[in-house]
Amino acid sequence: MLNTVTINALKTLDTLKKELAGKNFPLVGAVDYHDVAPLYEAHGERYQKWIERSFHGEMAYLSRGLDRRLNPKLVFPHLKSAIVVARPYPVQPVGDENIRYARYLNGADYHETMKSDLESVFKDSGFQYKVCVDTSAVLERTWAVLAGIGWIGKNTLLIHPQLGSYLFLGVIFTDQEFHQPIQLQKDYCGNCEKCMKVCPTQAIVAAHDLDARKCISYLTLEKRGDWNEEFNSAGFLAGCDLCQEVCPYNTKAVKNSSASDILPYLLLDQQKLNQETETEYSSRVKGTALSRIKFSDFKRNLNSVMKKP
Ligand code: B12
Repeated sequence: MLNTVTINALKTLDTLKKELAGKNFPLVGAVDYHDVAPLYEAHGERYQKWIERSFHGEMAYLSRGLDRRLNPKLVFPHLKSAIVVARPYPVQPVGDENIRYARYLNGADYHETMKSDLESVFKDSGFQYKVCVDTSAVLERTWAVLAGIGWIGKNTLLIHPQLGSYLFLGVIFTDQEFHQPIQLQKDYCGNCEKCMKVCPTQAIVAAHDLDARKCISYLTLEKRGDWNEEFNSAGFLAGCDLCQEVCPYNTKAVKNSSASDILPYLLLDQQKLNQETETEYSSRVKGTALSRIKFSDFKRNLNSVMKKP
């Protein structure tokens, strides 16, 4: 008796793009590793220098993952190409002048939602793949540039000429080649330095160069334990969007987008936040990216915002 083997037809890039568009990934690009390896390696060196200068602060996973970032085949040995996707997130400001949250926090945890949406598209693609959203040792912005999604702004964010930078990125490594022409997006930052000037901590030490140790986003989200409160003059309780807010490409994107609701878990006032217990905090932030902040660090952030002059 013959065994029946089911062979899935390989999904084409066009099919994948259509399915991804239906899952709210309007930007999709693909690039064969073989075509861009030297360029990739050059930017790997740039990453290595960033680590050597200790700009990653206490984010030890970034130095531990150096080899894998320099050699993506250590992450996915069958690597032939990378498909890069971007999903816009709500552009509505979150908070007031007293308490602000970074916009990306207004929603379910993107690590989980993006991963499951991407898995649902790729699981019956017929080829081997690995979905990476933020937590794998992958240079996501470098792949996004190589796949033609956007350019790297002076604030180090990936910017798309129409959609701006309020975007989440995802990278899917595959064992297929898609033979796409390499089309790098032109850099439209020009002489603008608004993002560098607005940063209250001068974390953007030079164009395209960010010292994370000074970045309010790092201090409020990633740094554990105490820090100097003067850093929080901007009133951000978690994350920071200042260098995105001033970007002319975001002004354009904001104009074209419809207003989104601010989720109730981000609407507590200072007094309520101050009285909140650890159990209440955990249930409030469950399933959101905010849950990545420990309660004691959240309280530290709150105290610094409350002391803001
Ligand atoms: C560590 C990290 C941070 C750190 C350090 C940020 C930084 N600028 O390096 C901190 C905690 C500060 C942070 C903050 C934020 N982050 Co963050 N972060 C990361 C993470 C995990 C790694 C970034 C990293 O490796 N940094 C080290 C530097 C050296 O690498 P890099 O920034 O990728 O830069 C490379 C490219 O720029 C490339 N490059 C530059 N020019 C060119 C030109 C060409 C031609 C090529 C090929 C390559 C190239 O060279 C660099 C080295 O390879 C990524 C996810 C990931 N796995 O990549 C998310 C990620 C970068 N973060 C993201 C977000 C949303 C944010 C915040 C906006 C959140 C917030 N509102 O608070 C802020 C933005 C602050 C800022 N100005 O960067 C998004 C960015 C989306 C976008 N549009 O760019 C990412 C991609 C997560 C995701 N999956 O969506 N983040």
